[in-house]
Amino acid sequence: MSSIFDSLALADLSLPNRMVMAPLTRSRAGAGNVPTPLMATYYAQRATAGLIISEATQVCPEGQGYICTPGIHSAEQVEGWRLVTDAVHAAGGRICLQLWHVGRISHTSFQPGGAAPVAPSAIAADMKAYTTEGFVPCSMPRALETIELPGLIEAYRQAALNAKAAGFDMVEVHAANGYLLDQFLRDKTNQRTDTYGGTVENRSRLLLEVVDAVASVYPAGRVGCRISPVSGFNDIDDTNPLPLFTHVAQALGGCGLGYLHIIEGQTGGPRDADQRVDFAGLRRSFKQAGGQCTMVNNGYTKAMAEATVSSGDADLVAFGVPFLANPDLVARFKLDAPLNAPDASTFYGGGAKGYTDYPTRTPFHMEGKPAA
Ligand code: 8OZ
Repeated sequence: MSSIFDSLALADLSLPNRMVMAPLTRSRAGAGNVPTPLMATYYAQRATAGLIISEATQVCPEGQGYICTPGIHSAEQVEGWRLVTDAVHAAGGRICLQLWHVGRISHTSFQPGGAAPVAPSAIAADMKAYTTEGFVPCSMPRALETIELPGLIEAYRQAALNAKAAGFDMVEVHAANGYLLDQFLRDKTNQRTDTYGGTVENRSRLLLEVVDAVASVYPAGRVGCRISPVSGFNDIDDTNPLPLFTHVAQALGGCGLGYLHIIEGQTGGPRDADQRVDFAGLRRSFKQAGGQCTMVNNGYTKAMAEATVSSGDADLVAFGVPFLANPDLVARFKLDAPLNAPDASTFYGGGAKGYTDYPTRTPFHMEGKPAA
C-alpha cells in the first residue's frame, strides 16, 4: 500500500512523494512574456512537491490568450525559464513545463498582426478574453488549413526543444480545458471534414501527432498529457466523451507516456455533476496500453488523496490552490497542520503579494532541520 508521502519512479525520474503542484496560471510574466526572477522564487518555494508542473506556457505567439502568461518560443523566454529551473533544482525540486496553445480562447489584440485566432473550425467561443482593455468577447477564429497543421506540430516540437534548453525535467502537453488541442478533440468545436475531424480517431489525430513530436525530443516517459474529459470550461463539450477519451487514453498509453493527468469533473468545480465518463476506466485503459503513471486532479483533500493513492487507483495527485497558498503543503499534510487560506483577488496578475508571501510553517530553508 502506498502513501502520498512515498517516493515514485516516474520513468527514470525519481519523485520523493506523490504530491504534484498542478499547473496554475498566475499572469506575472514580464515584458515579452518572459519569466521573471520573482517567478523563480515562487516555484523554488514549492520545490518539496514531488513534481511541479509549470503554469500553461505558449508554444508560439499565436498560442496566447491572456495577458502576462509566459511563452517558450523566444530566446529571452528560454533564459527566463532557466532562472526558474535552476532555482527549483537548487532547492531540490523537479519541474515539468506545460505546453499550451489557446486556439480560439483569444482575441485579435494578442495575435501577430491583429489576425484572427486559429481553431479547428470557425466557431467563436462564448467567453471573454482579458486584454489590456479589460474583458472583451473572444474573437471569431479562423479554421486552420490542413496544410498548416505540420507547422503547428513543429511549434510544439520546437517548444519542447526550448524546454530542454531551459532545463525542464519533463514536459506536459495541455490537452484540457477547452484550449486548442481540446478544441480538436471535441465535436462542439471541431466540425472539420478533413482527416482531423469527424471520427474519434480523426479528432484525436492532432493531439497524438503533437505528443509524438514532443516525444522525439524528450523520452516518452518524460512526457505527460493533461485532459479534462467532461469539463465544459471555455465553452466546450462533446456529444459522447466516453469513446473519445477512451481512445485518447489508450493511444497515449500506447506511446508509453510518463503520465496521464485527468481533471475529474468541471475544472475547479463539481467533481461528479457529469457521469458520462468512467475515470477509473480511463486510467486502466491508459496503463493497460503501456502508459506509466496516472495523475488525478480537482478538489482533492489530503484524505481523498491518501485514499486514492493507497487503493492504487492513481499514482499521483495534483493540487492547485492548496499549493498556491501553501508552499510547504507536503510538510503541512505530513503534520496535519492547518493550511493558509488562499486569496483569490491575487490569483492573476500583480507582484509578490499573494504570490511569494504565503507563509511556510517553518522558514522553508529550515525544512527538515531541527529548530535552532
Ligand atoms: C485560468 C485562467 C487562465 C488560464 C487552464 C491555462 O484552465 C488555464 C487557465 C486557467 O488550463
